[in-house]
Amino acid sequence: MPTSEREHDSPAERLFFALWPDDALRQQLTQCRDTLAAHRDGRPVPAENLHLTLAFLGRTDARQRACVEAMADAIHCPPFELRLNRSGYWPRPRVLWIAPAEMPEALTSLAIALHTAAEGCGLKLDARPYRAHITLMRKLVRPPQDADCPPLDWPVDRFVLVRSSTFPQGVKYEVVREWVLGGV
Ligand code: 2AM
Repeated sequence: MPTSEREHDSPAERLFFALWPDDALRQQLTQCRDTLAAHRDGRPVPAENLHLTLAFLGRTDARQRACVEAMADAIHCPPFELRLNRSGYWPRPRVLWIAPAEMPEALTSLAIALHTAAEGCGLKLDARPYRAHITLMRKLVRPPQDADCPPLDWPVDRFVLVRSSTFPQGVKYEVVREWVLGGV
C-alpha cells in the first residue's frame, strides 16, 4: 500500500523533540549554510525548517503522544549555552551539518531523558548513537570547500515537540508544544 494511503488510515503523527532556533539565530544559520555550501548544488534546508533534533519519535499515536508529553513535563533540565562551532559533511546522505564541537552536559542529559521517555511510552527509536546536529543542506553534490562560518552561540532555554508532515512541495514542521527549561 502506498505510504500516503497508510497515513490516511492511521491517526498517527510523525513527531520529534527539538531545539528550535529563534528568528535571529535562524538567520545566522541560513548565512552559515549559504557560506558553507557556496558554489555547490544541493537542497538547502529552508530557513523555517532549521532545527536541532533531540529525539526523533517517528509515527506516534495519540496515546503515545500523551505519554511522552507527560514524561517531558517531568524532566528537569537547566537552561544551557550551546556553541555551534563545528561543521561537516556526511557523504552517504550527502548532508551538510553544523554541530557543537563539545556537547554540554545538559544537552546530553536532555536527549537521554527524552529518548528514555519515548521508549518508556512504547516508541522504537533509531538505535544509532545520538549525534546532535543541525542539517543545513541535503543532497550536496560535492563536499564543501574550506569555507567556514563563525561560531554561533545559542542560549537554550526551551525545547519543543514538532509535527512533521510531508507535502509534494516538501516537508513542513509545526511546533505543537513547548517546554521552558528551569533549574531545580
Ligand atoms: P536530519 O536532519 O539529520 O535528517 C525531522 O525529520 C528530524 O528528525 C531531522 O532533524 C532528522 O535528522 C531527524 N530524523 C529523521 N529520521 C530520524 C531517525 N530515524 N533517527 C534520528 N533522527 C531522525
